[in-house]
This record gives sequence, C-alpha cells and structure tokens, in this order.
Amino acid sequence: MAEITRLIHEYLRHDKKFPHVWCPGCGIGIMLGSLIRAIDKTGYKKDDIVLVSGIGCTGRLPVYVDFNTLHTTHGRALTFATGIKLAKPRLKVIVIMGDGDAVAIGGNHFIHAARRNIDLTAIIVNNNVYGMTGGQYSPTTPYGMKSTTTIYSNVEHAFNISELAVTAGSVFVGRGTVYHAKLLDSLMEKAFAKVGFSVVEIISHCHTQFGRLNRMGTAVEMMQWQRDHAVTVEKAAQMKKEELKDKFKIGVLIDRELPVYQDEYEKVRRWAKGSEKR
Ligand SMILES: Cc1ncc(C[n+]2csc(CCOP(=O)(O)OP(=O)(O)O)c2C)c(N)n1
Ligand code: SF4
Repeated sequence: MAEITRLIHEYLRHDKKFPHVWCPGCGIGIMLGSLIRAIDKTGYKKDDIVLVSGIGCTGRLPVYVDFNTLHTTHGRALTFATGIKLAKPRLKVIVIMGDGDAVAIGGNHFIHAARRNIDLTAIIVNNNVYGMTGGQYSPTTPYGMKSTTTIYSNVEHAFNISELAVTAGSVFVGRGTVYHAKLLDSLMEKAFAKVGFSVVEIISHCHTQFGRLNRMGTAVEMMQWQRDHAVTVEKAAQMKKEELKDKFKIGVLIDRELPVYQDEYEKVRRWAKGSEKR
C-alpha cells in the first residue's frame, strides 16, 4: 500500500466523517498531514493519544482523526486537556487550537498551562483571524491590516504567540509555516517527544477571509508570502536587525528542561501522605 494511503487508512475517519468543512486550499489540511506523519513516527499507539480542540476551523480537526478525541468549547481546550492529563498521566495529550482559541478567549489558560509546565503539546494554527465565524480580528491580526471587525485598519498590536509561550515558561517552542511542511513534521515530532508544555505555532493562511480583505491573493500566493517572509533561526542569527524587520523566525525557538507539573505534584502528594520525607 502506498505510504499516503496507509496513513489515511490508519489515522483518518475517512469512511465516516469526510468530506471535511475546510475551504479548498486552506492550510489546515497541510497541518493535518504533518500531524499524522509526526504521530506515525513517534510510535504511539492510537489508543494512547488524546486530541483535544476548542471551536473554529482549526478546532474541527479532531473530528477527522481516529484517536481518542474531544471537541470542546471555544477557548477551553487546554482546561479539558489538563483534566485528562491529571486523571490519566500515561496518555499523550495534544491540543489543537486556532489563534482565537489559544490567545483570545483561551489566552489566560494558555499562559498558565505554560507557566505550570504541564505535560501537554499545544498545536496552534495562526491564520491571523477568526476564520470560522467570518474573519473577525484576533489578537494576532497585524497592526494596520483589515478584518471584518476592523474594516478600515486594525489599530491594536499583535501578540507574538511563540514569544509569549517562551516567556510564560514552555519547555519547547517551535514555529513553522504550512509552506514549510517538512519542517512542520520535524517540529511536531520534537514537541511530541518533549516532556512538559510544548508549543508548535503554525503560520497559516485564511485566504477566504483575511487574504481576501487584505488583497493577498490566492492560497498559493499567501503560501509564497510565507516562503518569502520566514527566516530560519540559524539564518536569522547571521542577519542584521534591519534585515529582519519584516521577517519572522521559523525553527526551534526554545528547547529547555524545567520541572514538570505532574512530577512536582506527585512529590507533594508523597510528602503529604508521609511516604517520603521533604
Ligand atoms: C464561548 C464562545 N464564544 C464565541 C464562539 C463563536 N466562535 C466560534 S469559532 C470562533 C473563532 C475561531 O477562530 P480561531 O480560534 O482563530 O480559529 P479558526 O476558525 O481561525 O481556525 C468564535 C468566536 C463560540 N463558539 N463560543
Ligand atoms: S474560513 Fe479560512 S481558516 Fe476556515 S477553512 Fe476557510 S480558509 Fe481555512
């Protein structure tokens, strides 16, 4: 069986849930491909994986994959995931969110999950808007760009999701784009292998909302924009500040060791029970 057919049969609910809801050309499909290839490489059994999402075009993803899945409320995916991880620590819990889900309504949960360093992987598709509900601006809509709720110009400044994750305490943060699919595969593999709060931010395109309003062209042209504005972390280290002005970094932004929430909690539990001295 061809590799792609094997992956589809193994990991997608191909005979039950398709066709999917995404617009033709949306970057979320590319992200789904990377996700199943990376999971396949990690060697986890399907029953050991839980995929949790909130709501949105990105949040729709768990419907299509054949793991344990949970399609929860907008902005609360990390709270459901936290509960699952604490109740069943042996499970690999992966959370899929849009930028609205992760850093608007769910922003508080995001920074605190990172601060706690709970063992979860957060995959965030950053397409700069609320895609599913019609292209309203989100905390990652760039200054000066249009959305359906900033029809003249957005006057707010955007969050940098990856930098926020680093500052809040994540042990692994990687950023890729849907144009750089191979890099995405490897970032996801690394994030899944990490113990602690790991984040992969994926720069994607919503050509039917954000792209249309800002005259950024087709899905392909928006991916060409990603290609032309992304710079690897290694290359960025050799560039001057002025050269990096309209660029963003891709690759591994941080990979460090910090105490993991479940281990710390278990320590306190043993002290409290008197089975271990402080
Ligand atoms: C509590 C709550 N507020 C608002 C909504 C409406 N809503 C559904 S999806 C969405 C935005 C999704 O945007 P994002 O998370 O960026 O994902 P995308 O659709 O762009 O992938 C909103 C506001 C909701 N479902 N629940
Ligand atoms: S509305 Fe945007 S994010 Fe949603 S499926 Fe269409 S292109 Fe993708």
